[in-house]
Amino acid sequence: MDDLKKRVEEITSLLEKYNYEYYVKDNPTVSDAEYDNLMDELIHIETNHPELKSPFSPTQRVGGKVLESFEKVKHKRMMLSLADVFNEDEVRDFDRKVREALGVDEVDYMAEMKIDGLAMSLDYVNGQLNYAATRGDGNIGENVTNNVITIKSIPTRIKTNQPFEVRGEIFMPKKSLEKLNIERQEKKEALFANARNAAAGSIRQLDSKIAASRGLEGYWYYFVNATDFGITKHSESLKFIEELGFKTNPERRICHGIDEVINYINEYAKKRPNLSYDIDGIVIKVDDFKYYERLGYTAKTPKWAIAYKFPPEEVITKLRDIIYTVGRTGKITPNAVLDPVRVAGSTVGRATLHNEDFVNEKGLKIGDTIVIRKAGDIIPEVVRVLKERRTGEEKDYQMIDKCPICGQPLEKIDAMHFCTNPKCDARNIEGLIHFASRDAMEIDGMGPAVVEEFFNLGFLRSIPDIYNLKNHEQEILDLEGWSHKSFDNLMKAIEKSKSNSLEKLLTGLGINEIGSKMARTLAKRYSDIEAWKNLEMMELLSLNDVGPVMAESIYQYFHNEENIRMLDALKNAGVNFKYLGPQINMNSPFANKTIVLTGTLTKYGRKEATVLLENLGAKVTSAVSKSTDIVIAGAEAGSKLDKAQKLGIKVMNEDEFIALINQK
Ligand code: 3BD
Repeated sequence: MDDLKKRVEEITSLLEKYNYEYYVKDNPTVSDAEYDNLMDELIHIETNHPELKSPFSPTQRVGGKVLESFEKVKHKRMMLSLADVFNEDEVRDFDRKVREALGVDEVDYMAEMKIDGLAMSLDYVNGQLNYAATRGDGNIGENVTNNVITIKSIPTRIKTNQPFEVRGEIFMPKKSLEKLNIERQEKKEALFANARNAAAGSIRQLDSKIAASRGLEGYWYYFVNATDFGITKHSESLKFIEELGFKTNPERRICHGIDEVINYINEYAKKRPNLSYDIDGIVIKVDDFKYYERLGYTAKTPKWAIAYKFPPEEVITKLRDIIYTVGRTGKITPNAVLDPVRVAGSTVGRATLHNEDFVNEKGLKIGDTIVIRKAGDIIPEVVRVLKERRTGEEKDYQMIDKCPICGQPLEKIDAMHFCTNPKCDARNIEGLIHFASRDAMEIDGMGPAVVEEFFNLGFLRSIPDIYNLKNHEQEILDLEGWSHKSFDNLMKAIEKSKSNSLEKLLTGLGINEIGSKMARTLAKRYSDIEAWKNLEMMELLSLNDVGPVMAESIYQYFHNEENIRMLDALKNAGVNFKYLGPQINMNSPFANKTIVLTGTLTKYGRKEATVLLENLGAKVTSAVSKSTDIVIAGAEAGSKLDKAQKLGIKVMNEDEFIALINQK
């Protein structure tokens, strides 16, 4: 038995050494077969003697354990954020402030890749990995050890018994992301928009087999306990953790003074496409720890480091065509049809062109070579035309003057064109899709594709038809993809929608200017739709938050005969017209406060938290400004939190928020 235990230890040590050589040093010393033989032997022993199996055994690194949820981890020390800067001047400002605070002429900096991944903390106790935890809100993260140990370059055993923590970034290399997205496309699954989402999505899997299959990697950039080990510089701490067996990024460089930092930034702006992983900037850190305390910290960021963010990636492609979509309100949107290109982590084939003026201001012609990028790294947009690449074959752009769907002449209002035909199929389909959507009546099983099919078959031409769909049972069952079960489910969802509270119906009607938020405010104010029919302009105008355009829109809607007939039909079908939600509590600590939610809230979703706050008399807005009273910051809060801190606005974390709502 003791011999077996010894053998397990022997194999474990060998496999760990081979893992290190292969995954960290990229320099294997044994053949795959030799490695596999040892692994097989270990699996064999562990199967026959489960008591010899350690949770960190090399056999456990292929994944397999499935969790029910992730446990919370309180970080031993706060995981900080980084202040962002966006240009050379701001980088130089940072350097000036550092030098002035320290009273020195020149500072040594470490410049590093800013990897587009997921920040992670690795905690070691008694020479063993104790946990791997996500950053969370910086204070409390999640224990994702199960998934992290499937990344074989991460050591699970370390040759020092002194406790310590290292932090770094888990990321998905470009190749792995491409492969994953191709697989997902084949399976008709949603694609990952960028490397960060892909890494985060993989680490959040409860089944470690999935994380193991995603080709994740890790680079470690911060040794939390450096001073406990007598280390005096960041650069030395990276060398030290490298010797302990951690993978550090070789692209880092010590820069003597800010000019060398600027050169480094320019150099890597060019090298960026050749890296095997995505970066979104450069992190600049003062190298010598002796300056850290003197430079100090803001609430969440050190003053001894910043992140320089690259401008959004721009790529060149061809404008093949301009096509038009008709929205629910009849608004016509021109869309660019592009030669598909990869930009900021995904393939783009369409970009919105907003309206005629936008196309003319950009001077677009069909066939042009154009530059595109992703705004906020998500929505594709056209930046400019490369006129010098024109061949003379390009075709002038001419905005359409008739609705592409119904042929009715378009009406121009400000910069926008509208199809004003209330019977336009495109408008009606969009209106029905909107009515059934989640923000509105929330009819499960009645998504865009179903609505469009039913519309084209004539089962569904107007909103009240939804409540007569049961009359088309046989015809629907005859359609491809429908069963008794799916039909029954749809009927149940439709039935359920009848008892929605008024704000959902008001949203669903699609009155111009009235989104789900305004609908809720209004529903609380006039809690029966019958009251709406009798509202006069003066009264509408006197309401808080209701401007003249909105008042006019509401008034027109409820003074249109066809709309009144439709509402009557809905009432006859049994649709609820009353507000059923809670009344507003103006005695709460949130009453009359303007609040911004940011980051990931775990207990309540963003929408739920908004409703809760509004019922407590708060106004929830999306942008942080001087008039914001409170920012509630969930996990992974970003620029809004930074801005709140800059403006000195009260910031609350999720726990404080929950404590306050429970207190009423
Ligand atoms: C990287 C903080 C310090 C230790 C605070 C200086 C903000 C994500 O490659 N150094 C790097 C990278 C990130 C870092 C630090 N060095 N902090 C660093 C970092 N080379 N990406 N980050 N982080 C990590 C964050 N994450 C989510 C939400 C808010 N902040």
